Parts: sequence; C-alpha cells; structure tokens
Amino acid sequence: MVHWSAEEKQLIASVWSKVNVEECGAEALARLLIVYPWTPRVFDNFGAIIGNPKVRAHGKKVLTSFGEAVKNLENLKTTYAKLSELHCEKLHVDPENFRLLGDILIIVLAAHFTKDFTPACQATWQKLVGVVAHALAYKYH
Ligand code: HEG
Repeated sequence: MVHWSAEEKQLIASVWSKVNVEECGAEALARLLIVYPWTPRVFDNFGAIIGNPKVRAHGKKVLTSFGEAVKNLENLKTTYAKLSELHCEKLHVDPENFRLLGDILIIVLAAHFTKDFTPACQATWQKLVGVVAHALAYKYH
C-alpha cells in the first residue's frame, strides 16, 4: 500500500490544477512516439506524429485517464484494473512503455511549470508516475 503524505498530495494537486490535459497530453504522447520509435507500432496507422489529430485526441484521452490517478491516489490498482487488462490482452502494449510515458510526462510538466518543479515536487511526481505505471502493469501475465 503506497502512502501519500499531506505534502505530496498538495504537490500533486497544485500542479494538476494547472495542467491542460489536451495540450500536455498531446505533447507527452507525441514526444513518446518520436523519442521511442517502436512505440507508434501499437497504434493503427497514426501516420505523421506532430499535428496529427489522432495523436492529439489519444494524448488527451491518456492524460485525462491519468487524472483518475490524481483523484484516487489511495486506490490506484482498482482504478486501473480494467485498463491494465485492456492494455495487456487487447492492445498488447509493453508495460515498459508506461514508465517511458511517465518520464516524458514529467519532462513536459517540468517544462510547463518550471517554477513549481522544486526537487520535492519532482520527487513526488516521479513517485506518482511510478505507481501509475505499476498499477497499469498489474494485470499483465
Ligand atoms: Mg493507453 C487506449 C489510458 C499509456 C497505447 N489508453 C487507452 C485508453 C485509455 C488509456 C483510457 C482508452 C481505453 C478504451 O478505449 O476503453 N494509456 C492510458 C494511460 C496510460 C496509457 C492512463 C499511462 C499513463 N497507452 C499508453 C502507452 C501506450 C498506450 C504508453 C503505447 C505506447 N492505449 C494505447 C493504445 C490504445 C490505448 C494503442 C488504443 C487506442 C485506440 O483505441 O486507437
């Protein structure tokens, strides 16, 4: 059971309240697809990455879903159980990609909210993306 201190909860909530899921989601997914060139393979026919409306729409979907983690910090495994099954059984996404996306998301957030990204904030977000990746990988077999 992961424990979240009051300070950690506050650091997560304060950054999240400023996140534009459409912009940051599109940016994080596009960067993932560019920096790790094998990742687009799981998507049907995305084509060019930058400015691709499907990449934007999917990035928004992913980051919106990440918001469920922010709302359910105490309960991440249950929150993502269905999605974990889906990514494993239907989508065949290598769970390592959840970690890569988490790292990229931190880079994107740190770039957008540089002043907020103190070492404590960075460490808390690192913990959050780690537990989200773990929860999404939980149903893999
Ligand atoms: Mg996944 C679909 C969430 C990382 C590849 N992803 C989805 C959906 C959600 C979601 C909510 C829609 C599910 C549905 O249709 O019911 N994804 C999600 C989260 C994270 C993540 C929260 C990480 C934080 N996804 C992720 C990564 C990849 C990936 C790293 C691949 C590199 N997701 C993927 C694919 C689909 C989804 C291929 C199906 C896309 C489609 O329907 O066209």
